[in-house]
Amino acid sequence: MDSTNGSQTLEEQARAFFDSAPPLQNTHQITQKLDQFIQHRSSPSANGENRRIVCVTSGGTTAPLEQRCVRYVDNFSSGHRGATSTEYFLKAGYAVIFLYRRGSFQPFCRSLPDDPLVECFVPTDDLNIRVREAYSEAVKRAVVDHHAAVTGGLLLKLPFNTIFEYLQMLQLIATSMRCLGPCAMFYLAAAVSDFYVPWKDMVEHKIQSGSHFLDVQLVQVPKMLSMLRKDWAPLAFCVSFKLETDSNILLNKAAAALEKYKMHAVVANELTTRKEHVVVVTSADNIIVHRDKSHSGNDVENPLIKLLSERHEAYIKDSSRLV
Ligand code: 9Z3
Repeated sequence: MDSTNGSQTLEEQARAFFDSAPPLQNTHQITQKLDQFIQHRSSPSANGENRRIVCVTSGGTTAPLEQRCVRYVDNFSSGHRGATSTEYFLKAGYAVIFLYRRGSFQPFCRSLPDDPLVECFVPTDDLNIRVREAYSEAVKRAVVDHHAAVTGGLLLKLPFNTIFEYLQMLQLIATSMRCLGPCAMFYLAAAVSDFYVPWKDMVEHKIQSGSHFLDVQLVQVPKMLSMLRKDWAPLAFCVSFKLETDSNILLNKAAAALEKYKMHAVVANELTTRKEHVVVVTSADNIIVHRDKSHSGNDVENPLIKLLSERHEAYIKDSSRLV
């Protein structure tokens, strides 16, 4: 793997990444949706509280190995963190732009079975459809809450598959949200590819399995967190995640990311315990956030989003003092 990208600056690496990426299919439509969504929240009548919008990223990005892609390198994430957090952000009064991997967990649908259509519904004798008793509460909640969030202009869902789509969409979202200043938040829970094959170096057709070796050159994905902070939305409150499997290095890695990418907070989590506790690393303190175990339905995202929205509120107040 080539991890150096030569002697290019970050801006040059980012430009090379975007120039070589296959263009997004529906940029115009996405930009329109974003503008509408953000305008709705930032009308002159909206006060500071209800101007807050968070972009939640969720699920793993893929790095394709072939242009007509059959094989790809995937990044682990079920999307549970992003989907759950979205629900708590909505409860806390935010509007949410949910940038998610197609097929990953969705807000309000976590308590439904894997195949909800066939498991939750049964045909009636007169060929209508009825909800199975066991799922009636879960289905009602999913449909009613989801509908209210989307039609109320509080939830905008945008799907991605590849690292190319993800980073192009994140840039579009961030530049659209720049007008919100400090009322914008980024909560970057998606598991993002570290390495990718540049589009121009990728074979067009399916790689044939004639050899014992798979010979592909992966290069490092430019660190777009820095671009987000410096150029795309410099006033936004930015929270990234650090995932490790070795808890001995987790906090140091999170602190290094905080410093290097100038994040406002980094949420450190270890793979096997990520649903039980996380550590919020900031320049002032490290706060351990635990799931309240007194009830099985409690999520660690509940206290996590409470803490982060308080920190964001303080950040907005501080920023307004500076103007
Ligand atoms: C996370 O650390 C998320 O919390 C998880 C959530 C992916 C662990 P699930 O979706 O899991 O609920 O199954 N996300 C960020 C992972 C990541 O790629 N971080 C990069 C890194 O660690 C920095 S952007 O280097």
